[in-house]
Amino acid sequence: MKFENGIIVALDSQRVEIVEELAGKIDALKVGYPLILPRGLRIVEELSESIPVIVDIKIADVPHVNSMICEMIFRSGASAVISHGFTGKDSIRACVEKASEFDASVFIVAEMSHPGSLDFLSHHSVEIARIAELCGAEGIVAPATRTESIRKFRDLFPELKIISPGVGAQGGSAYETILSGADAVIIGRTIYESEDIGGTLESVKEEIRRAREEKRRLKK
Ligand code: BMP
Repeated sequence: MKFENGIIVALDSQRVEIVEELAGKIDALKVGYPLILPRGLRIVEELSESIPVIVDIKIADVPHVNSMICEMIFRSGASAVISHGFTGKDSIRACVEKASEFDASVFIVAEMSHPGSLDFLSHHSVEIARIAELCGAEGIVAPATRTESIRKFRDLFPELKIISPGVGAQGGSAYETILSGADAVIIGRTIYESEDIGGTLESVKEEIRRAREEKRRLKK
């Protein structure tokens, strides 16, 4: 997946009409249970016609079932899926192998953005990212609410793409997230609940532009 402007919008709302305003201005839409449960994968088919779609149902099953789930998702036109990684190498590989048949991508959840991630998942996040890399996943999901984790993943796994939720409503900043090494931020409520979607998008883009500029300056 290409991350040009560095913004993925999580459309966890029924306000599907906003996609018209987003198309061409963001890298991808992330669509999950809130849209797929009521509307089915047909919504992925429809949206994929105008914008790359990442299906986020955090797949977490045994390999043969992961493979079936991915087949259905990629047949609907999705460009990528998000899968859990705690299920282990064979389950991740099943997703990656299916993705390769469709020229699509897999992102593995390494660490989550909410406080509950610290109970269990965060203690294993580096091992999860390591097996994600080993199995050929394109990237990982890492928390914008803990930019120190993003820095750690960026240092340890320079080849993995990092996409980061938790910007805005959960307290993370787009500027710090990109500066720490994420390739794209994932933003939901801050965009889809905004009264001025265009204006909000522009201000996030401006933060990302400043962070990329600062990164270039630091590299010199
Ligand atoms: P919001 O910007 O409204 O907080 O939404 C964040 C989005 O990112 C939601 O779709 C959520 O499912 C997802 N997400 C997250 O918040 N934290 C994670 O660790 C992983 C996620 O996929």
